Amino acid sequence: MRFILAVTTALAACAAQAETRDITADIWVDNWFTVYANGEMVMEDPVSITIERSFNAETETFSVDLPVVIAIQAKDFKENESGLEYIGTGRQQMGDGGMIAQFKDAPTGNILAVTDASMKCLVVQHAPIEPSCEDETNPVAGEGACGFIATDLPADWTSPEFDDSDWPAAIVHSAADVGPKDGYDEITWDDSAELVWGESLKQDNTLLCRLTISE
Ligand SMILES: [Ca+2]
Ligand SMILES: [Ca+2]
Repeated sequence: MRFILAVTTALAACAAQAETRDITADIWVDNWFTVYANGEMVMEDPVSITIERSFNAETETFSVDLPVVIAIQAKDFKENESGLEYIGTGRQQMGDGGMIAQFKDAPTGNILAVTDASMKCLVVQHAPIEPSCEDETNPVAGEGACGFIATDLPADWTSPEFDDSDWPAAIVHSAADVGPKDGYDEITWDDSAELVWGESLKQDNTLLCRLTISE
């Protein structure tokens, strides 16, 4: 009996060990991101969102127990809740966003997951509600065309137990539409990795996204 128990314990320890994996993540977001693995933050864009043209890509390796839920908060820069940038200058505009990421088995480099239409993304800040806001001489957040839709971050949205079945799928955008640059060009992206965002590259400003790596 004691022998059987010992063998069972050893097997259980072995199985638990086999599920721990080193994962290397490459991610590029216009303009800023954080990444969580099963609720723990594993990456935070080191370049502040307030730095102009922060189009850096980042690579990080972390250990996780599979299956793992990867949760990403992605933010396009906005000067205020109107969603505009360069307010009051000749360049006043709705900035655009965009994101791409890939997750590899660190020892082999095999792709485990990528950003694509199978990922869930909830838009939690959408502004301005009308594109004509960017043409206003005195745009005021929350007024008229410069209205905004902001949603509180759901509690535990990074947790593996969080139910994202109501969230919409990520929307795939072409490289021509996103115009990725700088850090994006320094990464060798797998053919399956897609540039994603909400429906609107310009008006969707903050997104919460989730995907699961099972194997
Ligand atoms: Ca924007
Ligand atoms: Ca941007």
